[in-house]
Amino acid sequence: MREVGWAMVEGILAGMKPSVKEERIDFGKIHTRWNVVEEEKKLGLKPEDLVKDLMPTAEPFKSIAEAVFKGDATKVESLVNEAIKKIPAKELVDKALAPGMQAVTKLYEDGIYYLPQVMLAADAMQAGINVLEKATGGKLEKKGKVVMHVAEGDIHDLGKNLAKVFLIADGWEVVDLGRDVPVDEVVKAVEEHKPVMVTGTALMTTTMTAFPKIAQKLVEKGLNIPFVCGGGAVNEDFVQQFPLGIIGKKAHQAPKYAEAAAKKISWEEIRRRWHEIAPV
Ligand code: B12
Repeated sequence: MREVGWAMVEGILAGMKPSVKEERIDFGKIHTRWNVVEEEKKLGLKPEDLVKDLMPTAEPFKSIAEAVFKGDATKVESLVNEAIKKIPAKELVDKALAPGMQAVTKLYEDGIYYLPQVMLAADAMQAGINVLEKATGGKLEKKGKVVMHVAEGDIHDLGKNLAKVFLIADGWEVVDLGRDVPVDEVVKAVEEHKPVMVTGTALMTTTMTAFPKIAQKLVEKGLNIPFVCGGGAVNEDFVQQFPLGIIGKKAHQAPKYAEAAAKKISWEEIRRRWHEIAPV
């Protein structure tokens, strides 16, 4: 019976024209959420129509921003390679790469885009940044440094990676220590890199206990910078139990916290006013 079933399936597949097979697996649509498609049908609006105001209209900025928005790293790379011959690197970041990514960030904040679209756009933006880094000999201007890590014993790094994307898109230099990072390594990196803020992500109740230890050691060394803690295991009550701790509920808050830290707003004030400083 099973053999007859397989023979039938194979027969059907063998009889398919190549065009029919191609239609069944359309990789171009893999990252398009079904409800985005459904909303497009109902409202007649595409996601890009919702962020028109954020996108540049002049070339070559327009095409580069659109390629970032669509997560097309190859296209971004070739367009930026061409544009850098005539336009300064900073202008390309401010008028093309950043707006493309900001448009994706807006759709993510509004719950229209999800993780895959953000990650694809981030890769595309990074491809453009790599071209510019090379062209400027690594002297691309940054707003300041942020040290990021995932707690010791924890390998859940999606939230940290997402927050990193938003920081890079906003012009921050990220020192990414990765995941399962020992307490002392985080403290050492803060001493060495002198960032405006440090972040931690913990998804497990067993690993979030690293954060008070890090905070204590930073305070002992006089490194009183905001320590933004995110991850499913962490809540506001927890971060208020140790010095420096500030709640990171959503990844897109990260650049707003960094801006506040760079303005030398104290961690106590950021903790108190986080709803205003970095609304979710
Ligand atoms: C994906 C996943 C995995 C993946 C991780 C892949 C990866 N590279 O991250 C894999 C399969 C590897 C995995 C492994 C394990 N997992 Co797991 N996993 C999950 C799962 C399903 C989703 C977590 C996730 O990525 N969420 C999405 C991200 C984006 O969310 P997030 O990190 O919280 O980030 C958001 C915010 O917190 C915030 N944020 C985070 N960081 C930062 C930083 C800043 C600066 C800011 C501003 C904001 C911010 O922004 C994000 C939103 O915008 C959860 C269940 C769940 N539904 O949550 C379990 C879960 C976290 N896992 C769990 C467990 C137990 C494990 C394992 C121990 C299983 C095992 N027995 O082997 C191992 C862990 C091994 C280890 N040592 O870490 C438990 C933890 C229980 C607990 N409370 O302690 C959970 C809750 C499942 C469960 N219900 O039991 N897991």
